[in-house]
Amino acid sequence: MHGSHWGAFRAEVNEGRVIGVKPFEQDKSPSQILDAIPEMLYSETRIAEPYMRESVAKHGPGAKRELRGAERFVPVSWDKALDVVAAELKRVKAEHGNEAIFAGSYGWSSAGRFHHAKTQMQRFMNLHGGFTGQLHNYSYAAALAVLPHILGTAEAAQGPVSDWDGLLAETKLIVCFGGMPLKNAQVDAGGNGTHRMADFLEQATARGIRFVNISPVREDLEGASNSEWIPIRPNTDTALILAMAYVLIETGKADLNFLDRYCVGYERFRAHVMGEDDGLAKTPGWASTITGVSEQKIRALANELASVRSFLNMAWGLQRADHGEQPYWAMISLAATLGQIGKTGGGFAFGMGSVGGMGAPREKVPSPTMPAGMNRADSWIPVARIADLLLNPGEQYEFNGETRTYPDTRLVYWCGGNPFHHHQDLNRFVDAWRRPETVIVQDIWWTATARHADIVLPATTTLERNDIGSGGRDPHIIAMQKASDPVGKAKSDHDIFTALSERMGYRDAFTEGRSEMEWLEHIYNVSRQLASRRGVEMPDFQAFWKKGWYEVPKPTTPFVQFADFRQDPEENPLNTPSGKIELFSERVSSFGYSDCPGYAAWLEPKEYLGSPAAKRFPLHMLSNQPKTRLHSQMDAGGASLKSKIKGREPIWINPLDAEARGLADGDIVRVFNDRGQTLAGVIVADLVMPGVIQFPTGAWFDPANPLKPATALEKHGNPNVLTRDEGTSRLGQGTSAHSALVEVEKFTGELPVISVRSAPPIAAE
Ligand SMILES: Nc1nc2c(c(=O)[nH]1)N[C@H]1C(S)=C(S)[C@@H](COP(=O)(O)OP(=O)(O)OC[C@H]3O[C@@H](n4cnc5c(=O)[nH]c(N)nc54)[C@H](O)[C@@H]3O)O[C@H]1N2
Ligand SMILES: Nc1nc2c(c(=O)[nH]1)N[C@H]1C(S)=C(S)[C@@H](COP(=O)(O)OP(=O)(O)OC[C@H]3O[C@@H](n4cnc5c(=O)[nH]c(N)nc54)[C@H](O)[C@@H]3O)O[C@H]1N2
Ligand SMILES: [Mo]
Repeated sequence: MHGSHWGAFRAEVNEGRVIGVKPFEQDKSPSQILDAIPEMLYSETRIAEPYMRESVAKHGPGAKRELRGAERFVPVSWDKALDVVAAELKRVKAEHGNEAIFAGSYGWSSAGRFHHAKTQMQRFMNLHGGFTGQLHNYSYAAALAVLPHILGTAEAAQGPVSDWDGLLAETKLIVCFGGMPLKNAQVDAGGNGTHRMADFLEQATARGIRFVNISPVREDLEGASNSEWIPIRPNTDTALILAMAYVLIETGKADLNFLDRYCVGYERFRAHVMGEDDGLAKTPGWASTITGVSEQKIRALANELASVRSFLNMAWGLQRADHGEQPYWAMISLAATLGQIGKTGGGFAFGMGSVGGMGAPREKVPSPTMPAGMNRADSWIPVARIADLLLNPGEQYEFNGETRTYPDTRLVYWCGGNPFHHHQDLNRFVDAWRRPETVIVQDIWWTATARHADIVLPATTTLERNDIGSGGRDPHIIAMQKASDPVGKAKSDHDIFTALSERMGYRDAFTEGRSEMEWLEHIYNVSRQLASRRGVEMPDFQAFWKKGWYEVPKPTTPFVQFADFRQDPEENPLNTPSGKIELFSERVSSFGYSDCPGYAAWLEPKEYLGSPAAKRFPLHMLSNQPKTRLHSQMDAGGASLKSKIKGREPIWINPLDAEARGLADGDIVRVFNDRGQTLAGVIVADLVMPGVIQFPTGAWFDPANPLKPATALEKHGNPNVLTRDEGTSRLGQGTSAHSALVEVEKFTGELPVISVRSAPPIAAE
């Protein structure tokens, strides 16, 4: 038995080698990403032993940093590699202090909770006295910053949110901004035991629940067969939502009792919507010009929402945009105006469909986790400000009401994440990455991040070690049993940090004297005890390991978010200054941010179809999550490889836009703007509205000229050479990847060879 972020499976094993995988027999909709596992396990792109960049091997740490990403690698012994890593960690701490060590190391790692790479690394670094970390995530950083001001917690985006059972029981209409994409529900952090989103959408449709998909992409609600598609210009949802609130207020449908009893700031919100503060009424006519949705449609949808039990859902992706805080605040304000929050089947959620477990009914039993300890350096940056950190040490910036200063980074250790996948404006990022004195990367495969390191440490995949997989939202806990001998000289993340801890003099504190299996039993038992206190009896560890999985039961009655608050707001206040939902926040307003005022407002994104830049770059690029892999994981095999067009990532472009550019299915195009250029393959599809291209993330960054990537072509189809590297606002500082304009033209040159599907050039030892 085994597990991954995209599902549980059984490995077919022959003489210490995995020869196939079979989906977990309880899973009715297994993910296509599973197919890549055996291939990727023994892929040419595996890092088989430790390596050093050639200049570092010859001249020591710090040599020729400007060659990162453009040099050969030299194989070295584990002893030599670990000795150099340990010495560098000691040197940097002694000379510059712990905050000069960057080990935020954002990334999904693997599903196993014990060997979870980032956690193992941070546990190790905490024993070294700490490091500069990263706050929040790329998924919904703007939400994590703004929701606590409005609702007192970020639970509405993190879960648990109102569950499907409640929706199936009472809801008549579900309006989804950004849909509930089945492609995204394949995945959840820590694993999906079974995939049930498709089932939920089918059941809901069979019960006559009406779905509306407000999105530039029709496919975002493919699972609900009768859904209505309302195409909307990307990044303009706030305008649409304010206009729906306008209709409710104008027609006397605003629930004034709810607004009075459970909210503060309705008067300010109303004044803004009606244009009493700025002289601009947020009418359906006004919103229609901005969004491309007809006036009539806006009125009809607002009226329908008020006439039945209705539920609003917004994908996480909408806040991964310039002013990404606003659509979230706006949708909460609309839900409050409708007055159904806290009723079964009413209210709202963020991210149902963004991962598989959002909305899945599950008792609140804590999943097994590996403790990372305390970071005594108390140093961090908002997650997506990584390039700014490396480029601008000592510079001040604003974040959520604070003025902060970037520390001076001398050493970067990345383990379990791929910033050359996840970060924006990669050509800028390459420059940033060449600043620190030493870069250490611990990964399984030769990703672009590993290729840009000084010291590369090879980790095993989960199949080469024992672990426990468990997502905080998914009900399954999965025994991840070792199925393969290690590939080459790769070691588990835990073993690598144990060997480093030995060199640092704190091995016993790191391991606490436990072996791998003893750790698994220990972290399992911690969950088991906590579950027992909540009345859930889990089997003992031996029984669990033998069976291979455990399913946390579902609650006897549906979970309805804010039901307690609705029932008694005095007894169960929200954790906001007023104890109520803050449609106007004095606190946010007091920060004085023009890019995030104290209430939901339509603020024009710097790049969208209505901005001046659209004259030169007339297509809005949505670099959303890939259907065929998890981010950059499994890119070099299985479904991902099969989906490529002449080896490049496919984009979807509307027939009108394709025709205007003379493009046909299977063509290779150059996608470009002032930040970069990349090659992609064309799929002409009316699944995406005119003026928009869908360009999934995750193709391994592969610059034609690794020395100077910024002036060269990216060969493989990585949209992050085109995205903006700017925060959502001073409040959230999240990534604003979904606000990027591009142009597309046919590529007629000779197709460059892809370099990233094998190991980089290796020099002799
Ligand atoms: N343009 C654009 N960019 C985006 C987004 C977007 O919508 N648009 N989305 C963003 C979001 S939401 C996210 S979450 C990020 C995702 O960004 P990441 O989480 O960084 O992406 P992954 O590809 O999952 O990277 C995980 C890395 O860990 C490695 N790894 C896996 N298992 C192990 C292990 O056991 N040990 C070690 N040592 N390494 C391991 C993998 O090989 C891989 O290199 O991307 C963000 N970037
Ligand atoms: N297969 C697969 N599944 C995944 C992942 C993966 O890499 N692969 N990654 C996982 C991770 S880390 C995360 S955070 C989640 C992310 O989950 P989401 O944030 O929900 O994912 P996205 O695909 O970025 O966005 C969802 C949809 O929103 C639409 N959208 C984008 N911008 C706008 C807009 O301005 N307005 C409207 N109305 N719609 C818009 C896009 O069409 C897009 O398809 O997905 C998870 N699931
Ligand atoms: Mo994410």
